[in-house]
Amino acid sequence: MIHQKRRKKLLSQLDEGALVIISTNPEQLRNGDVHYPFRPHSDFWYLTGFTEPQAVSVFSKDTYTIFLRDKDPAREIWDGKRLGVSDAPQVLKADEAYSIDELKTQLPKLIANATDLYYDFKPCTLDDEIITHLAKTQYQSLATYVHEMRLIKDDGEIELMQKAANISANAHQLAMQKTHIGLFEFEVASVFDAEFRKNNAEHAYTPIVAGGENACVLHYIENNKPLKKGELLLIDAGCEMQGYASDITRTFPISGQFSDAQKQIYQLVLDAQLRAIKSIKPGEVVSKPHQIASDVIRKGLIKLGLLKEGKELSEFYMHGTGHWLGLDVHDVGEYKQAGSHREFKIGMVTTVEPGIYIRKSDKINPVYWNIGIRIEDDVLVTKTGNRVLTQALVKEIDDIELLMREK
Ligand SMILES: [Mn+2]
Repeated sequence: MIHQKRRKKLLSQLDEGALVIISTNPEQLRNGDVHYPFRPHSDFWYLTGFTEPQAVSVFSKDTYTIFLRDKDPAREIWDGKRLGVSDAPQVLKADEAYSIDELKTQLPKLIANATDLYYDFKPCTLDDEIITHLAKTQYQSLATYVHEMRLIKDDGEIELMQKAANISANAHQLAMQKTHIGLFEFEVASVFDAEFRKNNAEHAYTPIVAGGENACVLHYIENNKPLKKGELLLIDAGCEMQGYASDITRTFPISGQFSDAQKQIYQLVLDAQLRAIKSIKPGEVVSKPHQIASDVIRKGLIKLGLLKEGKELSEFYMHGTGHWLGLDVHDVGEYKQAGSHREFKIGMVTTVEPGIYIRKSDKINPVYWNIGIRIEDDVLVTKTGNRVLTQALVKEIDDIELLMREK
């Protein structure tokens, strides 16, 4: 069982008498007695494979104990089945299982023999009394160790991420084909809702479906405006498959044909993205893709007369070129080590997502107004360089126009 292996690997990096205490996310109320759909904490999920709320896992080299919700026939009629204490040891490969209600009495006993405690405070199932108890004991943070492990994906994780990437890429293609003047952004967004659910996946984050000037608002999620002639549509949407995220952005003309000005800016972003992706390989510094993408965009904008030599690029390109991807869409793992950028390693997955955003301004030729373009793919670092997990989805100008003509 992969989770057992991960716990073992984690413990092998800690002191001999180490005891790890890790809890999952709390449930969140939406309103009244209605909760948001529950999503386990990624670190907890990674180490236990357990997806129910109100659970705490405690383990050392010698023993693994899990605290979870009791079976409750009355509650289960309303909220669904629970694993329960008696089946937990076998299903979760634990030595002992207790009701979460027993945490208070059992935890001090488990802690008593440990020489080093590892725990991260976050809003969790551990109640104040336990926190108080822990506070009397010295403990260290666990997060860095788990996050370094999560940064390097194993074969099973890569397989899930490829599945997520395929579902998202297909949904983007369908959305491009469905798009036409007069639709509302939410009608295009509904393609992703349907495609993700159809594949037993869900949104990894709130999708951005931004027509025209809305694309210049980086985290636009209202998704409620009509699509207009002559404008571009930027879609940033990706699904989560058994916990693993994909993250894709495409930008395309609502009418199916780019204007000349749109083509110029689009090709510049695409060149920047392709060059940045090409730089990704084991041993290259992780800051390289951003450095390359920024250089390409800066030079291109100067050539088009949109940026003056020596001026800040951030007026048009104000975000980074990528982030780690995994159980979290902005995944864990440091970008720097001892103050300097670290190097890419086999098994890391990063997004590559340069963009150019041109707002209305007296200083800019109106043909460029309200052009907001971002192109984003998910890239796995491999032995020989990299593999683009989202390769299946078109992004060349001709390919996009052809796809939209043939719908
Ligand atoms: Mn992203």
